Amino acid sequence: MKYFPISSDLFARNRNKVLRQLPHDSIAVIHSNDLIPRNGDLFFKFRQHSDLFYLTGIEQEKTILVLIPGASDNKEKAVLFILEPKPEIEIWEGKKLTITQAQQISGISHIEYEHTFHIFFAKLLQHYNCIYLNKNENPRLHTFVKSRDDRFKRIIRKRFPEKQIERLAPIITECRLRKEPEEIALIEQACNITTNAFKQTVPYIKPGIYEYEIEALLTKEFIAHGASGHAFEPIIASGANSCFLHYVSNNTVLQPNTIVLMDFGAEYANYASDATRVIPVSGKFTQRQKQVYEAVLRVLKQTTKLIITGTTILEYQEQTKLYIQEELLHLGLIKQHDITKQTKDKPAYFTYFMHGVSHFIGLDTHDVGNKDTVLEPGMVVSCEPGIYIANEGIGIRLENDILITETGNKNLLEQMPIEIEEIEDLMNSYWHNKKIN
Ligand SMILES: [Mn+2]
Repeated sequence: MKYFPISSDLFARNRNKVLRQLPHDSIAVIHSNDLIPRNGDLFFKFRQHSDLFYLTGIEQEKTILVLIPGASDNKEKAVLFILEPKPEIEIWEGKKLTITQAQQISGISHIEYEHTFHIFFAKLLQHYNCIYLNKNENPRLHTFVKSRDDRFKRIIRKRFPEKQIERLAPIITECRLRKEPEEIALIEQACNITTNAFKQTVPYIKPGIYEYEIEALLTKEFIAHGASGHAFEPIIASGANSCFLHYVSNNTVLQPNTIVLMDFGAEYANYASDATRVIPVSGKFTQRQKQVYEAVLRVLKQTTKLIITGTTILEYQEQTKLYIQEELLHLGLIKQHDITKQTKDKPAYFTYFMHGVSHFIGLDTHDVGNKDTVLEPGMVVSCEPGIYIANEGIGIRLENDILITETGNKNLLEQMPIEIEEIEDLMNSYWHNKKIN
Protein backbone atom coordinates (compact mmCIF):
# COMPACT_ATOMS: atom_id res chain seq x y z
CA MET A 1 0.00 0.00 0.00
CA LYS A 2 1.08 3.56 -0.70
CA TYR A 3 -0.32 5.19 2.43
CA PHE A 4 0.89 5.29 6.03
CA PRO A 5 -0.54 2.36 8.01
CA ILE A 6 -3.93 3.06 9.60
CA SER A 7 -4.33 2.08 13.26
CA SER A 8 -6.22 -1.22 13.61
CA ASP A 9 -8.21 0.54 16.39
CA LEU A 10 -10.25 2.25 13.66
CA PHE A 11 -11.32 -1.06 12.10
CA ALA A 12 -12.04 -2.58 15.54
CA ARG A 13 -14.24 0.42 16.42
CA ASN A 14 -16.03 0.13 13.06
CA ARG A 15 -16.68 -3.58 13.64
CA ASN A 16 -18.02 -2.90 17.12
CA LYS A 17 -20.50 -0.38 15.71
CA VAL A 18 -21.91 -3.05 13.40
CA LEU A 19 -21.73 -5.82 16.04
CA ARG A 20 -23.76 -3.70 18.49
CA GLN A 21 -26.60 -3.44 15.98
CA LEU A 22 -26.78 -7.13 15.10
CA PRO A 23 -29.17 -9.35 17.10
CA HIS A 24 -27.37 -11.71 19.46
CA ASP A 25 -28.71 -14.80 17.75
CA SER A 26 -27.56 -13.78 14.26
CA ILE A 27 -24.34 -13.73 12.26
CA ALA A 28 -23.15 -11.53 9.40
CA VAL A 29 -20.95 -12.33 6.40
CA ILE A 30 -19.13 -9.68 4.33
CA HIS A 31 -17.18 -10.52 1.19
CA SER A 32 -14.35 -8.69 -0.58
CA ASN A 33 -14.59 -7.47 -4.15
CA ASP A 34 -13.66 -9.79 -7.00
CA LEU A 35 -10.72 -9.39 -9.27
CA ILE A 36 -12.62 -8.33 -12.40
CA PRO A 37 -11.43 -9.86 -15.70
CA ARG A 38 -10.42 -7.36 -18.39
CA ASN A 39 -9.30 -9.18 -21.56
CA GLY A 40 -7.05 -12.12 -22.27
CA ASP A 41 -5.36 -13.05 -19.01
CA LEU A 42 -5.57 -9.52 -17.54
CA PHE A 43 -7.64 -8.11 -14.71
CA PHE A 44 -8.71 -4.56 -13.87
CA LYS A 45 -6.76 -2.95 -11.04
CA PHE A 46 -8.11 -4.32 -7.78
CA ARG A 47 -10.04 -2.01 -5.47
CA GLN A 48 -11.31 -3.43 -2.20
CA HIS A 49 -15.03 -3.44 -1.41
CA SER A 50 -15.57 -0.31 0.68
CA ASP A 51 -17.56 -2.17 3.38
CA LEU A 52 -14.93 -4.87 3.80
CA PHE A 53 -12.17 -2.27 3.95
CA TYR A 54 -14.18 -0.25 6.49
CA LEU A 55 -14.41 -3.30 8.77
CA THR A 56 -10.94 -4.84 8.28
CA GLY A 57 -8.45 -2.62 6.41
CA ILE A 58 -7.59 -5.65 4.26
CA GLU A 59 -6.92 -4.87 0.59
CA GLN A 60 -6.80 -8.34 -0.86
CA GLU A 61 -9.18 -10.38 -3.01
CA LYS A 62 -10.92 -13.54 -1.68
CA THR A 63 -11.26 -12.13 1.83
CA ILE A 64 -14.33 -12.96 3.97
CA LEU A 65 -15.34 -11.45 7.31
CA VAL A 66 -17.76 -13.23 9.65
CA LEU A 67 -19.27 -11.28 12.56
CA ILE A 68 -20.67 -13.28 15.48
CA PRO A 69 -22.19 -10.95 18.11
CA GLY A 70 -23.23 -13.91 20.30
CA ALA A 71 -19.69 -15.33 20.67
CA SER A 72 -18.84 -15.60 24.36
CA ASP A 73 -15.18 -14.69 23.80
CA ASN A 74 -14.77 -11.11 22.53
CA LYS A 75 -11.93 -12.25 20.29
CA GLU A 76 -14.25 -14.66 18.48
CA LYS A 77 -16.79 -11.99 17.52
CA ALA A 78 -14.90 -11.37 14.28
CA VAL A 79 -13.35 -14.15 12.21
CA LEU A 80 -11.44 -13.36 9.04
CA PHE A 81 -10.60 -15.59 6.09
CA ILE A 82 -7.75 -14.66 3.74
CA LEU A 83 -6.08 -16.11 0.68
CA GLU A 84 -3.35 -18.61 1.53
CA PRO A 85 -0.01 -17.26 0.26
CA LYS A 86 1.48 -19.67 -2.28
CA PRO A 87 5.03 -19.28 -3.68
CA GLU A 88 3.95 -20.24 -7.22
CA ILE A 89 1.44 -17.35 -7.26
CA GLU A 90 3.67 -14.92 -5.39
CA ILE A 91 6.43 -15.27 -8.00
CA TRP A 92 4.03 -13.50 -10.39
CA GLU A 93 1.91 -11.28 -8.19
CA GLY A 94 4.26 -10.44 -5.33
CA LYS A 95 3.78 -11.15 -1.65
CA LYS A 96 0.31 -11.87 -0.26
CA LEU A 97 -0.61 -11.14 3.36
CA THR A 98 0.47 -13.60 6.03
CA ILE A 99 -1.91 -14.31 8.91
CA THR A 100 0.29 -12.22 11.24
CA GLN A 101 0.25 -9.26 8.84
CA ALA A 102 -3.53 -9.51 8.43
CA GLN A 103 -3.85 -9.58 12.24
CA GLN A 104 -1.76 -6.42 12.54
CA ILE A 105 -3.74 -4.56 9.88
CA SER A 106 -7.24 -5.59 11.02
CA GLY A 107 -6.79 -6.14 14.76
CA ILE A 108 -8.64 -9.48 14.33
CA SER A 109 -6.98 -12.37 16.20
CA HIS A 110 -8.89 -15.29 14.67
CA ILE A 111 -7.76 -15.52 11.05
CA GLU A 112 -7.90 -18.60 8.83
CA TYR A 113 -7.26 -19.40 5.19
CA GLU A 114 -10.11 -18.87 2.76
CA HIS A 115 -10.33 -22.49 1.58
CA THR A 116 -11.44 -23.57 5.09
CA PHE A 117 -14.33 -21.09 5.15
CA HIS A 118 -17.09 -23.48 4.03
CA ILE A 119 -16.31 -25.99 6.83
CA PHE A 120 -16.25 -23.23 9.46
CA PHE A 121 -19.46 -21.72 8.11
CA ALA A 122 -21.40 -24.99 7.96
CA LYS A 123 -20.51 -25.66 11.63
CA LEU A 124 -21.49 -22.13 12.62
CA LEU A 125 -24.89 -22.53 10.96
CA GLN A 126 -25.73 -25.38 13.30
CA HIS A 127 -26.12 -22.70 16.01
CA TYR A 128 -27.59 -19.78 14.08
CA ASN A 129 -30.75 -19.35 12.07
CA CYS A 130 -30.46 -15.74 11.02
CA ILE A 131 -27.79 -14.54 8.58
CA TYR A 132 -27.16 -10.90 7.68
CA LEU A 133 -25.83 -10.66 4.13
CA ASN A 134 -24.29 -7.67 2.42
CA LYS A 135 -25.44 -6.07 -0.84
CA ASN A 136 -24.71 -2.91 -2.78
CA GLU A 137 -28.05 -1.12 -2.35
CA ASN A 138 -27.10 2.12 -4.09
CA PRO A 139 -30.35 3.12 -5.87
CA ARG A 140 -28.37 4.52 -8.81
CA LEU A 141 -26.54 1.26 -9.55
CA HIS A 142 -27.88 -0.75 -12.47
CA THR A 143 -25.81 -3.80 -13.34
CA PHE A 144 -26.13 -7.44 -14.36
CA VAL A 145 -22.74 -8.21 -12.81
CA LYS A 146 -23.04 -10.25 -9.62
CA SER A 147 -20.73 -9.57 -6.68
CA ARG A 148 -19.26 -12.22 -4.36
CA ASP A 149 -21.91 -11.19 -1.82
CA ASP A 150 -24.67 -11.74 -4.43
CA ARG A 151 -23.32 -15.16 -5.39
CA PHE A 152 -22.96 -16.15 -1.74
CA LYS A 153 -26.59 -15.23 -1.09
CA ARG A 154 -27.71 -17.47 -3.93
CA ILE A 155 -25.71 -20.39 -2.49
CA ILE A 156 -27.20 -19.87 0.98
CA ARG A 157 -30.74 -19.72 -0.41
CA LYS A 158 -30.18 -22.98 -2.27
CA ARG A 159 -28.27 -24.96 0.34
CA PHE A 160 -29.91 -23.61 3.50
CA PRO A 161 -33.45 -22.64 2.43
CA GLU A 162 -34.68 -22.83 6.04
CA LYS A 163 -32.35 -20.03 7.20
CA GLN A 164 -33.59 -16.48 7.64
CA ILE A 165 -31.71 -13.92 5.52
CA GLU A 166 -31.57 -10.26 6.58
CA ARG A 167 -30.14 -7.09 4.98
CA LEU A 168 -26.82 -5.90 6.37
CA ALA A 169 -26.52 -2.84 4.10
CA PRO A 170 -28.78 -0.52 6.17
CA ILE A 171 -26.66 -1.21 9.29
CA ILE A 172 -23.27 -0.63 7.61
CA THR A 173 -24.60 2.45 5.81
CA GLU A 174 -25.69 3.96 9.11
CA CYS A 175 -22.19 3.38 10.56
CA ARG A 176 -20.25 4.64 7.53
CA LEU A 177 -22.16 7.93 7.46
CA ARG A 178 -20.48 9.34 10.59
CA LYS A 179 -16.74 9.45 10.07
CA GLU A 180 -14.25 8.69 12.85
CA PRO A 181 -11.41 11.20 13.40
CA GLU A 182 -8.96 8.91 11.58
CA GLU A 183 -11.28 8.78 8.57
CA ILE A 184 -11.64 12.56 8.51
CA ALA A 185 -7.85 12.85 8.58
CA LEU A 186 -7.64 10.52 5.55
CA ILE A 187 -10.26 12.51 3.61
CA GLU A 188 -8.35 15.68 4.52
CA GLN A 189 -5.16 14.09 3.20
CA ALA A 190 -6.95 13.21 -0.06
CA CYS A 191 -8.17 16.83 -0.26
CA ASN A 192 -4.66 18.18 0.39
CA ILE A 193 -3.17 16.03 -2.38
CA THR A 194 -5.93 17.30 -4.70
CA THR A 195 -5.29 20.92 -3.72
CA ASN A 196 -1.57 20.57 -4.30
CA ALA A 197 -2.10 18.90 -7.70
CA PHE A 198 -4.38 21.76 -8.74
CA LYS A 199 -1.82 24.41 -7.77
CA GLN A 200 0.97 22.56 -9.60
CA THR A 201 -1.09 21.96 -12.75
CA VAL A 202 -2.96 25.22 -13.39
CA PRO A 203 0.13 27.32 -14.33
CA TYR A 204 0.74 24.98 -17.30
CA ILE A 205 -2.71 25.50 -18.79
CA LYS A 206 -2.66 27.52 -22.04
CA PRO A 207 -4.32 27.51 -25.46
CA GLY A 208 -3.16 24.67 -27.72
CA ILE A 209 -2.67 21.96 -25.10
CA TYR A 210 -5.03 18.99 -24.89
CA GLU A 211 -7.41 18.27 -22.03
CA TYR A 212 -5.60 14.97 -21.44
CA GLU A 213 -2.36 16.83 -20.77
CA ILE A 214 -4.08 18.43 -17.78
CA GLU A 215 -5.29 14.98 -16.71
CA ALA A 216 -1.71 13.67 -17.01
CA LEU A 217 -0.29 16.47 -14.84
CA LEU A 218 -2.93 15.86 -12.15
CA THR A 219 -2.30 12.10 -12.24
CA LYS A 220 1.44 12.65 -11.85
CA GLU A 221 0.94 14.86 -8.79
CA PHE A 222 -1.59 12.45 -7.25
CA ILE A 223 0.61 9.36 -7.54
CA ALA A 224 3.77 11.23 -6.53
CA HIS A 225 2.10 12.23 -3.26
CA GLY A 226 0.82 8.84 -2.15
CA ALA A 227 -2.63 8.76 -3.71
CA SER A 228 -3.67 5.47 -5.30
CA GLY A 229 -4.84 7.58 -8.24
CA HIS A 230 -8.10 9.30 -9.14
CA ALA A 231 -11.12 8.68 -6.89
CA PHE A 232 -13.21 8.79 -10.12
CA GLU A 233 -12.59 9.40 -13.82
CA PRO A 234 -11.50 13.04 -13.99
CA ILE A 235 -13.59 15.45 -16.06
CA ILE A 236 -11.38 17.91 -17.96
CA ALA A 237 -13.91 19.73 -20.10
CA SER A 238 -12.94 22.77 -22.14
CA GLY A 239 -15.24 25.14 -24.04
CA ALA A 240 -18.63 23.65 -24.89
CA ASN A 241 -17.59 20.32 -23.29
CA SER A 242 -18.02 22.02 -19.91
CA CYS A 243 -21.80 21.75 -20.38
CA PHE A 244 -21.65 17.92 -20.54
CA LEU A 245 -21.91 16.87 -16.91
CA HIS A 246 -19.94 13.60 -17.07
CA TYR A 247 -17.63 14.33 -20.00
CA VAL A 248 -14.54 12.13 -19.53
CA SER A 249 -13.10 11.81 -23.07
CA ASN A 250 -10.63 14.62 -22.25
CA ASN A 251 -9.37 14.67 -25.85
CA THR A 252 -10.12 18.21 -27.06
CA VAL A 253 -7.55 20.92 -27.69
CA LEU A 254 -7.95 24.05 -25.53
CA GLN A 255 -9.05 27.13 -27.51
CA PRO A 256 -8.06 30.71 -26.61
CA ASN A 257 -10.50 32.69 -24.46
CA THR A 258 -12.55 29.63 -23.52
CA ILE A 259 -12.75 28.07 -20.08
CA VAL A 260 -11.81 24.61 -18.85
CA LEU A 261 -13.84 22.87 -16.15
CA MET A 262 -11.87 20.41 -14.02
CA ASP A 263 -13.83 17.96 -11.80
CA PHE A 264 -11.25 15.74 -10.15
CA GLY A 265 -10.15 14.24 -6.85
CA ALA A 266 -7.39 12.07 -5.42
CA GLU A 267 -8.09 8.81 -3.61
CA TYR A 268 -5.89 8.31 -0.53
CA ALA A 269 -6.00 5.09 1.51
CA ASN A 270 -9.31 4.35 -0.25
CA TYR A 271 -10.84 7.67 0.86
CA ALA A 272 -12.07 10.10 -1.78
CA SER A 273 -11.91 13.80 -2.41
CA ASP A 274 -13.99 15.59 -5.05
CA ALA A 275 -13.24 19.10 -6.33
CA THR A 276 -14.38 21.22 -9.25
CA ARG A 277 -12.75 24.41 -10.48
CA VAL A 278 -13.01 26.41 -13.71
CA ILE A 279 -9.98 28.04 -15.35
CA PRO A 280 -9.74 30.67 -18.11
CA VAL A 281 -7.60 29.05 -20.84
CA SER A 282 -5.91 32.33 -21.85
CA GLY A 283 -5.22 33.42 -18.26
CA LYS A 284 -8.08 35.89 -17.88
CA PHE A 285 -11.84 35.39 -17.77
CA THR A 286 -13.90 37.30 -20.35
CA GLN A 287 -16.56 39.64 -18.98
CA ARG A 288 -19.36 37.11 -19.58
CA GLN A 289 -17.42 34.17 -18.14
CA LYS A 290 -16.65 36.28 -15.08
CA GLN A 291 -20.35 37.17 -14.66
CA VAL A 292 -21.43 33.52 -14.69
CA TYR A 293 -18.49 32.44 -12.52
CA GLU A 294 -19.28 35.01 -9.86
CA ALA A 295 -22.94 33.97 -9.86
CA VAL A 296 -22.03 30.33 -9.19
CA LEU A 297 -19.45 31.34 -6.57
CA ARG A 298 -22.12 33.34 -4.71
CA VAL A 299 -24.47 30.34 -4.75
CA LEU A 300 -21.65 28.09 -3.51
CA LYS A 301 -20.97 30.44 -0.58
CA GLN A 302 -24.67 30.86 0.28
CA THR A 303 -25.34 27.10 0.10
CA THR A 304 -22.26 26.23 2.19
CA LYS A 305 -23.71 28.24 5.08
CA LEU A 306 -26.80 26.00 5.06
CA ILE A 307 -24.84 22.74 5.47
CA ILE A 308 -25.18 22.24 9.22
CA THR A 309 -26.33 19.64 11.75
CA GLY A 310 -30.05 18.86 11.56
CA THR A 311 -30.69 19.70 7.92
CA THR A 312 -30.88 17.35 4.91
CA ILE A 313 -29.49 17.65 1.38
CA LEU A 314 -33.07 17.67 0.10
CA GLU A 315 -33.92 20.60 2.35
CA TYR A 316 -31.05 22.97 1.49
CA GLN A 317 -31.07 21.93 -2.17
CA GLU A 318 -34.48 23.63 -2.47
CA GLN A 319 -32.85 26.83 -1.26
CA THR A 320 -29.94 26.42 -3.72
CA LYS A 321 -32.45 26.23 -6.57
CA LEU A 322 -33.90 29.57 -5.49
CA TYR A 323 -30.41 31.12 -5.35
CA ILE A 324 -29.71 29.80 -8.86
CA GLN A 325 -33.07 31.09 -10.10
CA GLU A 326 -32.19 34.55 -8.78
CA GLU A 327 -28.79 34.50 -10.51
CA LEU A 328 -30.34 33.31 -13.79
CA LEU A 329 -32.70 36.29 -13.71
CA HIS A 330 -29.73 38.66 -13.24
CA LEU A 331 -27.80 36.96 -16.04
CA GLY A 332 -30.79 37.49 -18.34
CA LEU A 333 -31.12 33.76 -18.98
CA ILE A 334 -34.67 33.49 -17.66
CA LYS A 335 -37.44 36.04 -17.23
CA GLN A 336 -39.89 36.54 -14.39
CA HIS A 337 -42.71 35.19 -16.58
CA ASP A 338 -40.73 31.93 -17.10
CA ILE A 339 -40.90 31.45 -13.33
CA THR A 340 -44.58 32.36 -13.14
CA LYS A 341 -45.54 29.81 -15.76
CA GLN A 342 -43.11 27.06 -14.65
CA THR A 343 -44.43 23.64 -13.58
CA LYS A 344 -43.09 21.36 -10.86
CA ASP A 345 -41.79 18.94 -13.50
CA LYS A 346 -40.16 21.65 -15.56
CA PRO A 347 -38.89 24.52 -13.42
CA ALA A 348 -37.40 27.50 -15.26
CA TYR A 349 -33.90 27.03 -13.79
CA PHE A 350 -33.69 23.41 -14.98
CA THR A 351 -32.29 24.22 -18.44
CA TYR A 352 -29.23 25.72 -16.73
CA PHE A 353 -28.91 23.67 -13.51
CA MET A 354 -29.97 20.05 -13.81
CA HIS A 355 -28.15 18.10 -11.10
CA GLY A 356 -28.14 17.73 -7.33
CA VAL A 357 -26.08 20.12 -5.21
CA SER A 358 -24.58 17.55 -2.80
CA HIS A 359 -23.66 13.92 -2.23
CA PHE A 360 -21.91 12.23 0.68
CA ILE A 361 -18.15 11.64 0.46
CA GLY A 362 -16.09 8.94 2.18
CA LEU A 363 -14.72 5.59 1.05
CA ASP A 364 -16.71 6.21 -2.12
CA THR A 365 -16.89 9.49 -4.01
CA HIS A 366 -20.66 9.10 -4.01
CA ASP A 367 -20.68 7.65 -0.52
CA VAL A 368 -23.51 5.95 1.35
CA GLY A 369 -26.28 8.24 2.57
CA ASN A 370 -29.47 9.60 1.04
CA LYS A 371 -30.82 13.03 0.20
CA ASP A 372 -33.08 12.83 3.27
CA THR A 373 -30.35 11.70 5.71
CA VAL A 374 -30.28 14.17 8.61
CA LEU A 375 -26.81 15.73 8.77
CA GLU A 376 -24.70 15.20 11.90
CA PRO A 377 -21.16 16.14 12.94
CA GLY A 378 -18.61 13.85 11.27
CA MET A 379 -20.47 13.61 7.96
CA VAL A 380 -18.85 14.93 4.78
CA VAL A 381 -20.77 16.18 1.75
CA SER A 382 -19.88 17.91 -1.50
CA CYS A 383 -21.28 21.34 -2.30
CA GLU A 384 -21.42 21.83 -6.07
CA PRO A 385 -23.80 24.29 -7.67
CA GLY A 386 -23.41 25.05 -11.38
CA ILE A 387 -24.78 27.04 -14.29
CA TYR A 388 -24.50 25.56 -17.78
CA ILE A 389 -25.19 27.74 -20.81
CA ALA A 390 -24.87 25.32 -23.71
CA ASN A 391 -25.39 27.88 -26.51
CA GLU A 392 -22.62 30.09 -25.11
CA GLY A 393 -20.22 27.19 -24.42
CA ILE A 394 -19.94 28.20 -20.78
CA GLY A 395 -20.42 25.58 -18.08
CA ILE A 396 -19.40 26.68 -14.60
CA ARG A 397 -19.48 24.30 -11.63
CA LEU A 398 -17.64 24.97 -8.38
CA GLU A 399 -17.27 22.21 -5.80
CA ASN A 400 -15.91 21.96 -2.28
CA ASP A 401 -15.95 19.13 0.27
CA ILE A 402 -17.70 20.13 3.49
CA LEU A 403 -17.24 18.49 6.89
CA ILE A 404 -20.13 19.01 9.30
CA THR A 405 -18.85 19.91 12.78
CA GLU A 406 -20.38 20.65 16.19
CA THR A 407 -20.03 24.37 15.54
CA GLY A 408 -20.97 24.60 11.86
CA ASN A 409 -18.89 23.24 9.03
CA LYS A 410 -15.38 23.17 7.59
CA ASN A 411 -14.40 23.36 3.93
CA LEU A 412 -11.74 20.68 3.43
CA LEU A 413 -10.68 22.35 0.16
CA GLU A 414 -10.27 25.83 1.60
CA GLN A 415 -6.64 26.02 0.45
CA MET A 416 -7.62 25.46 -3.17
CA PRO A 417 -7.86 28.83 -4.98
CA ILE A 418 -11.40 29.76 -6.03
CA GLU A 419 -11.70 33.57 -6.14
CA ILE A 420 -11.29 34.99 -9.65
CA GLU A 421 -8.12 36.94 -8.76
CA GLU A 422 -6.59 33.86 -7.07
CA ILE A 423 -7.27 31.71 -10.13
CA GLU A 424 -5.92 34.32 -12.57
CA ASP A 425 -2.82 34.88 -10.41
CA LEU A 426 -2.10 31.17 -10.20
CA MET A 427 -2.71 30.80 -13.92
CA ASN A 428 -0.16 33.49 -14.73
CA SER A 429 2.44 32.63 -12.09
CA TYR A 430 4.48 30.22 -14.19
CA TRP A 431 4.73 32.36 -17.35
CA HIS A 432 5.24 35.44 -15.23
CA ASN A 433 8.17 33.77 -13.41
CA LYS A 434 9.58 32.64 -16.74
CA LYS A 435 9.71 36.23 -17.90
CA ILE A 436 11.45 37.34 -14.71
CA ASN A 437 14.07 34.62 -14.94
MN1 LIG B 1 -19.10 15.70 -6.72
